[in-house]
Amino acid sequence: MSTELLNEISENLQRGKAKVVKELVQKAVDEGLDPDVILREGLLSGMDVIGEKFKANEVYVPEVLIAARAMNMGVGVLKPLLAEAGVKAAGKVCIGTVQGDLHDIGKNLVKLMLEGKGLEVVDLGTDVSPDTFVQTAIDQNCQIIACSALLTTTMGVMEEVVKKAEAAGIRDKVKIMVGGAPVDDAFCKKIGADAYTPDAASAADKAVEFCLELAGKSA
Ligand code: B1M
Repeated sequence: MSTELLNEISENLQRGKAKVVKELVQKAVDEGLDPDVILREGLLSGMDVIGEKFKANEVYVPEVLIAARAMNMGVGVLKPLLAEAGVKAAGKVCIGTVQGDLHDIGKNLVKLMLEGKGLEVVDLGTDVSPDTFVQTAIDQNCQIIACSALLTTTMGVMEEVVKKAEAAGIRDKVKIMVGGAPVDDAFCKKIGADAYTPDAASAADKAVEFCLELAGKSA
C-alpha cells in the first residue's frame, strides 16, 4: 500500500502535477509514513527518473522545471516534519549554489536540515560568486561556508571559494563544506575544502560537529 502511494507520488512528480503531488504527500504523512522515506522513495526517486530522461533527451527544460515545481510543493508539506529540531547548536552558515549554477533544490534541502538542527542560515541563493561567499562569512560572522554545485562545469568554483577564504585570512576560522551530485570526497580533498557530505541530512550533522569544534577552539 505504502509502495503504491510512493510510486504515485513519483509518477505525478514526473508529470509535473504539483497539486496532486502535494495532496499525495499529505496523504502519505496522514497515513504515518516516515517523512524521510516519502522524500527519498517518492519525491527524489521521481526526480531521478526525470534526470535520466533529461540526459537521454526524452524530456526538456520545461518538463524538468514543472517537475521541480512539483518537487518543491511536496517538500513544502514535509518541511515542518523534516525540520523538527534536533540538537540545538549555536552557529551560522552561509549557503549558496556556486556561480554559473542555477540548481537550487538540493541546496534548499540542505538549508532546511541545517535550520532543523538549530543553525542560523544565510541563504545566498544561486549563481553565487566566491567573493560573495567569503565576504558574507566575514560580514556575518559565519562559522561555515556551504557550497552546492550540480554541474561538472561549475564545481571548480568551489576551489576559488577556498582560495579566496585563504587570501582573506579567514581559513582557520571558517569551515568550507561542499556537496552536490558531481562532487565527491576526493574532489573535496583535492581543493582543500573541509568536508564533503553526500546528502542534506549528513551535511547538517557535519555542520553541527564543526560548530561544536569551533566553539571549543574559541572557548
Ligand atoms: Co539541470 N542538470 N541543467 N536543471 N538538472 C542536471 C544536474 C544533470 C545531471 C541532468 C542530466 O544530464 N542527467 C545535468 C548536469 C550534467 C553535468 O554537469 N554532469 C544538468 C544540466 C546539463 C543542465 C543544463 C546545462 C541544461 C541545459 O540548459 N542544457 C542547465 C544548467 C542551468 C544552470 O544551472 N546554469 C540545467 C537546468 C536545469 C533546470 C533549471 C531545468 C532544473 C533546475 C531547477 C531548480 O533547481 N530550481 C534542472 C534540474 C531539476 C536537474 C535534475 C533533473 C535534478 C536536480 C535536482 O534538483 N535533484 C538533474 C539530474 C539529477 O540530478 N538527477 C539535472 C534533486 C536534488 C534534491 O538533488 O541537487 O543532487 P541534488 O541534492 C542532493 C545532494 O547532491 C546533496 O543533498 C541533496 C540530497 O539530500 N547536496 C549537498 C546538494 N548540495 C549539497 C551541499 C552540501 C551537501 C550535500 O554541502 C554544502
